[in-house]
Amino acid sequence: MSKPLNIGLIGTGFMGRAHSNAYRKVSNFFKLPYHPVLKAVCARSADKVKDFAETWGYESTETDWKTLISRKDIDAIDICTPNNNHAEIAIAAAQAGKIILCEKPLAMNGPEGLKMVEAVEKAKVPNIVWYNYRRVPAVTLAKKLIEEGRLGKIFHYRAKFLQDWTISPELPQGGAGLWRLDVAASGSGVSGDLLAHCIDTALWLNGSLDTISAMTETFIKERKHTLTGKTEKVGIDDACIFMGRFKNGSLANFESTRYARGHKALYTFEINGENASIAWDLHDLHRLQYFDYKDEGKLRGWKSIHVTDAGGDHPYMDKWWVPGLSIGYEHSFVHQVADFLESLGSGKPAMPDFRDAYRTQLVLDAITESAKTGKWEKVESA
Ligand code: 4PW
Repeated sequence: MSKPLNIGLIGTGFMGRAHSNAYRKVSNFFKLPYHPVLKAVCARSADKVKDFAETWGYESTETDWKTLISRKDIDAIDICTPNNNHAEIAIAAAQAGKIILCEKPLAMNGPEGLKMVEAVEKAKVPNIVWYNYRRVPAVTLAKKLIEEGRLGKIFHYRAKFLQDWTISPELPQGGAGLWRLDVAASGSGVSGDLLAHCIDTALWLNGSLDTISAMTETFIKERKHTLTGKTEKVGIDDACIFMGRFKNGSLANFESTRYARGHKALYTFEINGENASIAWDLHDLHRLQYFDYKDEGKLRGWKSIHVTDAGGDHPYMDKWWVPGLSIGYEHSFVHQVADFLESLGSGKPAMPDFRDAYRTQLVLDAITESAKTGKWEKVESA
């Protein structure tokens, strides 16, 4: 019999919706030791939070996250707030003995991330960070192929995440939906928001980064601030490019921007090994492109492996529809909840936990430092 896990969600933006949707769906498709119960949702505006609770089926609402954390009927706190609130909430939740699910990036910077890691480890509370792209079935398949040693020695890892929604100078910074442009709320721009996903996937697939050299640019230097009404300096990076070296000797080539006209969410990666290469593109998320040099010469070429075609043999796909029918972006969140609930039953932590996500934070710190100094920076170990 599956046990209830009472969720207390904080934040009702885009990610609050993505997580709520995952909680609602997961038990219909996965047999798990726990099932999420949408116990309470918390946001500052009483009207907005009531509306959100009604839409998604939360039993109750709060307007103060401290009250939510103090509630005895809440088992798990899900943090979907702007980045500058993650640490305070997570540390308080850990001290209250709550299970914690935290949106990415873990923190504003490495030192803050470390405090969060120490808090959950001291309290021994299960924890996870929502780097959801690990759980896109084709990406999970990439992990499997690499672990099976099919690529052999890895030479290159390149990734990019491109968007175009901040090109207009009229777009203000700060406030609901626009906190990603306000450095005080986000800590950084595209590096923490987009590149962080590329880094998380890369560390997972290809191991630790050793050294990096980065450059960032802020194309629009001043924007009106929604909260103050004044035109203020922009503190985020609008674009970030870095190269680096992984500990396994392979070379890294990463780019993210919100100024790539025509691209809404183009997350791609390609990995080249001595025996095989793989490539993936979020816009065609079911396909893993695979080239295997060991294939017979006359048949050798790039294969387009579609995860719906294998009749349920690919990661997570047996839980959904019959072969040939697709799932999408939202399902990566469902898979993350499923793996997390499974881990609560088995006691084997689901990744990335806070410490694992802290590794990404340390790469982000090295990027910030390198962009500032113009020098190569060593990535610290977690
Ligand atoms: O985390 C990222 C967001 O902040 C996402 O994965 C994509 O880019 C979608 O929205 C933004």
